[in-house]
Amino acid sequence: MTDKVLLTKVDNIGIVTLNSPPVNALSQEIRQGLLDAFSKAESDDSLKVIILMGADRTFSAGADIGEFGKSSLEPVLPMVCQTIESTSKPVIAAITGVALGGGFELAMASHYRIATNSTKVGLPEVHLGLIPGAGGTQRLPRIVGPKLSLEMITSGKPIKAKKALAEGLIDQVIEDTDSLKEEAIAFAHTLIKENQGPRRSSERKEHIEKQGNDKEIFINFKNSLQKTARGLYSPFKAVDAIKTAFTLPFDEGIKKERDIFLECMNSAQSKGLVHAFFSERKCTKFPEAMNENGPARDLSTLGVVGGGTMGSGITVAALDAGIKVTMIERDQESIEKGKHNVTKVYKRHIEKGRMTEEQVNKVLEKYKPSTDFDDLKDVDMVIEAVFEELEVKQEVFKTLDKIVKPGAVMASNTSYLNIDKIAAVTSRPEDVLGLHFFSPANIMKLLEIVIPTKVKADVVNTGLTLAKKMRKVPVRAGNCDGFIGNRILSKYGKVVAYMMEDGASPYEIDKAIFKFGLPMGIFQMFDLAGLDIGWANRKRQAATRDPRERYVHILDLLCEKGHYGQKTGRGFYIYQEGSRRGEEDPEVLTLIDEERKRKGITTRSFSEEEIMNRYIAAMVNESCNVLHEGMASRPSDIDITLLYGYGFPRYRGGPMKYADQVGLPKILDDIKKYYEEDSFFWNPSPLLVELVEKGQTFESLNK
Ligand code: 3H9
Repeated sequence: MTDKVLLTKVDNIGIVTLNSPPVNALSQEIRQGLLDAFSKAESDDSLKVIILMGADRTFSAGADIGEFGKSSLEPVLPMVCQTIESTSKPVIAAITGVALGGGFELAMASHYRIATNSTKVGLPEVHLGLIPGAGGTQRLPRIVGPKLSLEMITSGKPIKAKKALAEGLIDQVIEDTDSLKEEAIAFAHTLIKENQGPRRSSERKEHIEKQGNDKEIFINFKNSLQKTARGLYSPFKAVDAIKTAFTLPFDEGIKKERDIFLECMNSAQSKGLVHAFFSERKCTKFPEAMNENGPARDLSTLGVVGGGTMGSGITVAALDAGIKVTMIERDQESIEKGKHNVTKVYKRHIEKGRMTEEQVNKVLEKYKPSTDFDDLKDVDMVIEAVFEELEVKQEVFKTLDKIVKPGAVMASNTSYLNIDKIAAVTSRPEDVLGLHFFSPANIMKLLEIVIPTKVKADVVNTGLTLAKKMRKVPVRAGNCDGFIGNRILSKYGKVVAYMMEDGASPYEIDKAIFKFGLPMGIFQMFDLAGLDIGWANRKRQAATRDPRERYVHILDLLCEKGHYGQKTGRGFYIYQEGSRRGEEDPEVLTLIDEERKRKGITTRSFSEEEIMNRYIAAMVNESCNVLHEGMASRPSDIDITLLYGYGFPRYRGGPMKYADQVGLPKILDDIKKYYEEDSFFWNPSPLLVELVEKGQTFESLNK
């Protein structure tokens, strides 16, 4: 008998408690424990009602995701839910924290549900490429009808207790979390007094009868999913399963649900999404964070140098996290612009009804724009976000070194530059680190924390604290050109330029990338980011560029014409006034053609498959170099970087997971083939060669 599921008694009420912190994941041990506890409670004649609850601050986060992929471990959760529902005594689920996935399915199999005010309930299985597999697609529609079921299950978004109460999913909301148990006992006594028996969700008919034969809602809903769930598999299958609740008897619906659940579980998408789930938790585990000598320093005030796009985005992210921010600009005109950049974000929140004016004013009380560097003397951390040029950044750091208090953390928001060279101009390089935010910094979740040679562990931990406060996903990156993400991007950015010069149009390439699942093509992305940014970077690298490297001039030629992308209305695409949707530009095609002729290139066509093979091969090969040089801690950190910073489709798990699924020998074979054309660019990474030789995968390196 496990101690993770306890059966206790209060008067004539049995209390089954899940006690498996931190989230009461429903592992085999817990499932067996539940069966044992319910069977004992059922056979104990002294018990009149059973309460099911979590021991601590949460009910249950659902099935144990760590068990996925292992062979089915009996008893399976649908059977546990069935046992609970068929219990002859009323069962009350008393919920606090979250009841998600299988956790919520346990609650729906219970006969009554009460929850604390802060509780959230939901079926997030689609985020793992699954559908609810323990009765959720059959019980939820019987409790709330088709509309809310479709919304909740296909979006995976949990709902709050109050909404659940209004929808009849929960019978009572308790304001005070600490009194949940007493309130549940009181609820049980009321049931006994009123002689109420079990109320089984599977037997509820009102919504089934109301819906009748009307299938329109399911057809329309699937149509709408084409937009919101593009490329995904399980949300569409979830609609099929929910529809079954209205067409088949409960037991048959459950069988159908199980079949679809298992089909989804075996899909590559589910494996990719489960990998993403664990990877985004793993990436927060920095060696510095394990290190006892480095707890984070205090962090309640922040200085931001620069009020441009990055500086103001970082400022908003910090203000949203409740951190006081002093923003510095070099003169009055620039700080006015910075102020405008920050306040316009909040004005929009008011316009959209996301915040009231009062709330915005409260947030802005913490914002101090200034042109005086001395105003930074008391801040806990300062982030420099000025122009991306080493000398300019070094000047800022020299000034900061003279002003900020001892122990203040000094960070540079750079996308490419060498942090050691920035740290070296200060008298305290141990307090300096890189924080690479992605634009817009108040929205994009990725934060590369760049580790220069001399930085202290507690400084790195302060970076992690900032990430946590801002709800960013932190990735530990080594100090190399472009760190993890931009370094890899620079390689697959080159490969698309090579294909463009060799015969593929940028529009064909973008279509292939979009079809693969990215939100936009790479040329659209270049246009969005600004072609001038890459141009400046290429000029910076010109002096040290290896003469053997193939160089495509097309992007420079566009920049020379002043076509920087969306911000100038023209780049690879033409943008009509105010539009972010670009149209294909025949002049760009002519320019490309002329350049091909100038270089005497015989063009050829590229299939979508070949475009993606080359794109992925370049990405994976450089990722291997990044790993091999120790610039990323593990392959899954690269996956997270590409998922959160570069739009790689989450359902593919990231490029490393995708490569494992495709097979590393196939990727290496492709690279060897391309090597014949360009032995400089397509040099196979030693790590890739080694993994293939040993028959290993990237997963084997995910410690
Ligand atoms: C399902 O239920 C299928 C069924 O329909 C059918 C079955 C037949 N399993 O996120 P945190 C770990 S599918 C295993 O950092 P938070 C997590 O890895 C499931 N482990 O905390 C972490 O471990 P570590 C549907 C889990 O407070 C630790 O718990 N359910 C699970 O920020 C703390 O987690 C979901 O998709 C799990 N289910 O957020 C819910 N959940 O410390 C997934 C968490 O070693 N979970 N862990 O890194 C979540 O959304 C969040 O974890 C939660 C807490 C909101 C619960």
